[in-house]
Amino acid sequence: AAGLDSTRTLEFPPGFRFGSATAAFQIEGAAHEEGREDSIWDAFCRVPGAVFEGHDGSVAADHYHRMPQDVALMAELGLDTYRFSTSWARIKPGDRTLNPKGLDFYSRLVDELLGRGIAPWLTLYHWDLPQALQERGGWANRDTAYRFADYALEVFEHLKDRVTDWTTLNEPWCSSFLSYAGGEHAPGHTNPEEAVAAAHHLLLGHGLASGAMREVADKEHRLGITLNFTVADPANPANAVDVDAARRIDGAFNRIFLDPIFRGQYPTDVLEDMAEAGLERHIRGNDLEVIAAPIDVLGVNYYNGELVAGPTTPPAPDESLVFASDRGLPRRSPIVGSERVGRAWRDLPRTAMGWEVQPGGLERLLLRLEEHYTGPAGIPMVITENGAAYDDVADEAGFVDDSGDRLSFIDAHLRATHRAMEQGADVRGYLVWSLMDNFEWSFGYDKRFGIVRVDYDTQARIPKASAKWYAQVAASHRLPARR
Ligand code: PNW
Repeated sequence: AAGLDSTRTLEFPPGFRFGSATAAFQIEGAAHEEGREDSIWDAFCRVPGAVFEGHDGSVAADHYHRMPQDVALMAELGLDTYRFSTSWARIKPGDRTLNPKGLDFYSRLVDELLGRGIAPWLTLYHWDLPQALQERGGWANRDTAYRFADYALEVFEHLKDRVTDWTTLNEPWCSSFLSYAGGEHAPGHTNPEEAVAAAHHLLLGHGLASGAMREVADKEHRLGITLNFTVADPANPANAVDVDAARRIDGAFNRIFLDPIFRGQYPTDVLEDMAEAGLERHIRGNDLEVIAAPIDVLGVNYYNGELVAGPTTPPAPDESLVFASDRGLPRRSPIVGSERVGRAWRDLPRTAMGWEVQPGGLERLLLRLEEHYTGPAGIPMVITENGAAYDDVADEAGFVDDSGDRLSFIDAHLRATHRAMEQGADVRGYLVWSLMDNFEWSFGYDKRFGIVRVDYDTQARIPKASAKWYAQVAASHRLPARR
């Protein structure tokens, strides 16, 4: 597309934020230090076959012990925003009492960031539920929503004097469907009924938490949620079954979260698609009003598009299965509606995850959100995650020249963002996933998303070519023309 023409130099507005993102479990390590107890991911990592080669988060990128150096590195790269998550299992291990040492780590992180002129962007939940709560049903249990709101308010009260930007949940689709039906993420269940319960309770937790935080917030605080979006195109737009498949995917990934948050209701077609799994059964009293609590910003995570088709007849046994779960892992099981959806293939470049590279999908997504959700609500968007895993090759010094893949990926998606902004999408920032290589969930340390390489033997951090380039983009607020 002409707009993605990389020979143009593009300017971003002065206030546009360029930053990076990480998550607690993926980088911290120190899994059982200073009062932290098991999260569902610690437990899941012990399940044989759950995670690539049995990798776990006990050391990860050792960020817990290297935090000041990591913040210094961000400052060297000139990044103005750092999105991180607080670990519930560190702050309220077992969800009983507050662990002051756990909270203190994040307080020091925030001070370190502010001291270097980097704005902290705090995500309260990036998937590390205390295992003690999982033992009481986890997100399938309505009570977890209330426990989350309590935890969120406690963290908010401790850090709100220094942190302006707050995200309740990261990607509730992953914490519900991928975790309770797909079996691919902790707790690794394969039960669609639990998954729809989890989806509703996550939304409720978001609503309760943001409502409670709002009551004690000041004008400058910005509260929001981050959703991951799947831009699904029908394989044949003239074929009704393919169009229906795309509608189902859009409902099950995107609208099931967007509509309650922005409109206070579940879409009718989603309620129908998920009737058998019992979505409606979990809605009580004024839940939807609570969920629709006003937010100040929508966090947008975008990685890839999908080409989808109606069911092939008869579906191959492992093709009628979890949509989004055929990503190289053996475990597959049904998610809601997936039996009506197949995946089609289009010839696009792929990342090491097998995810297609489709920057145009981001442009379309941002424009659609602007038109139907954030625009009418009068709120901006920030891209809270975008990035790519590639099979990095490091030289003797640990340097990775990723200018041919990761750098191009980020460049193309920034161009897509810019193009959406030119057409009216109110996007205020871009946070690359990820600052550094880290624990990529079920894929362990096998997949590297960092713009900074982590040598897991020495824990050395070595900026890749993409990091050096991104630093210049951040400093100049300009995307240089590429040959
Ligand atoms: C997101 N899917 O995860 C997360 O927010 C990050 O923690 C993660 O490292 C990053 O994207 C890269 O994967 C996802 O299967 C994991 O659709 C899986 C899916 C989507 C997002």
